[in-house]
Amino acid sequence: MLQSRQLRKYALGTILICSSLTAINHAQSDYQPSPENLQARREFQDMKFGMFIHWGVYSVLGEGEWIFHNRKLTLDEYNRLPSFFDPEKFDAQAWVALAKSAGMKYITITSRHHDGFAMFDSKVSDWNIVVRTPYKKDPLKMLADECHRQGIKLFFYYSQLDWHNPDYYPRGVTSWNNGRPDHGDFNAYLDTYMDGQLTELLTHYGPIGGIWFDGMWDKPDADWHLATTYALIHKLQPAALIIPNHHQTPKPGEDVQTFERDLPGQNTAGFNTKYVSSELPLEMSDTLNDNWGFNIGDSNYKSAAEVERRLVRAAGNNSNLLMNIGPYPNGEIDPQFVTRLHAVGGWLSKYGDSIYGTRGGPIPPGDWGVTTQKGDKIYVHVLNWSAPLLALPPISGKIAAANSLLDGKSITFTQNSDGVILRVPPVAQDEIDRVVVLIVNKAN
Ligand code: H79
Repeated sequence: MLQSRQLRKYALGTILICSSLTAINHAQSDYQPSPENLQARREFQDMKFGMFIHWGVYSVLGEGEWIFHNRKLTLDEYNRLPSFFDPEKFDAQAWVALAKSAGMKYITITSRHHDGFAMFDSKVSDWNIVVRTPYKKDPLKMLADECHRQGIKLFFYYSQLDWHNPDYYPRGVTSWNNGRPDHGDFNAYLDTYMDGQLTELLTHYGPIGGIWFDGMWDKPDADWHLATTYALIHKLQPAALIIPNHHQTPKPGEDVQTFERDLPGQNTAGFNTKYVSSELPLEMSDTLNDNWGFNIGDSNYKSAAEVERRLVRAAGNNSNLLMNIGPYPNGEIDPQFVTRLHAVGGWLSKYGDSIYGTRGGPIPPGDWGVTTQKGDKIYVHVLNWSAPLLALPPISGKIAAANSLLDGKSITFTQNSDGVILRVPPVAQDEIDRVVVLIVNKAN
């Protein structure tokens, strides 16, 4: 329920912000990213590997983050849930340290999911962790402070879709009759509630990496006031990246194109666009088991090797990988996740040169593997090739040397106008990726 006095106070503030944004708003349609924003985009691409965290009051029920919708609960029923959320084992220091030990460079955490429940100290509405739960604290503040201490970038996931707020009206394709009135003020929802909360997220937590939007697909034809919201974000923190998971071609004002459970341009999930931006940084998100939010019945963990393969394929497709975990409601992280993340971190400590700071390589990804590149190096990632010779298409520039990444041993190669042939070493036990480093003298 909204605290109407607070809301009115906030509304006034937002109206002032909005009117001062009208000029920017207009400019947003031919958005020119600021130098800070362009720099942040490059840094984002360099990071390559992030930790996605889905954590909310839904975690208590242990059936994923869509449980409100899946069980068709009423508002009154779902409103009971926050009183059971008391994450006494939440340890921001340990979460951030885990991300670091996995070789992850950023964290993207649900500030609120589709249940609209703010996992932070929000004055816009009392539907938040500080007011409604026995925990009474703001975990995002602790996480932000810890991220700043440990040198990890923090992004906030923010659901534009809301199954709880009556002003999210007309409702979208995922709606059900949960007891909300059949009227509401969508403009107020966007301009006061959402932009109000985004203002909080962008002003109370220090420099943040950006906002990861989700749920716009619930009302694809609605006017989401994107120009105003995007201008607000870029005004409050010019380097904050706007990463929308709307499954569409990027719109003006957006800074990263993200793909849910798919490599850029693939659409195995069934809802992703095949359009891949050639200008924006790319990201793909995926889950370490089969769920985003904690699901007690899901033990279908991906192996460390599988995560490493996905990371390599993402990098070879010029994309980051945002790998998700759903912590327990008590704040602990499933030991099965921890083991795998540590293993991936161990792997990255050996192979990281061929991933971090790279861009997609000059050779198109194939079933055999992918390439990445950085400076005068092309990293050939041989993922799936059992023959001793690997023939690749021509590349521009002359190969001066070819070495195995791990031991530096030189690799026999031939290069001519037909392409490049590498004599790849046999696969060692448990080796998922054989990386050959080509030192290339760029053609003049
Ligand atoms: O937060 C996680 C999920 O809860 C959320 N995004 C990730 C990061 C998510 N919600 N839904 N989905 C993912 C799947 C999307 C399904 C869709 Fe559709 C298919 C969206 C559009 C077509 C069916 C029809 C569901 C909504 C409309």
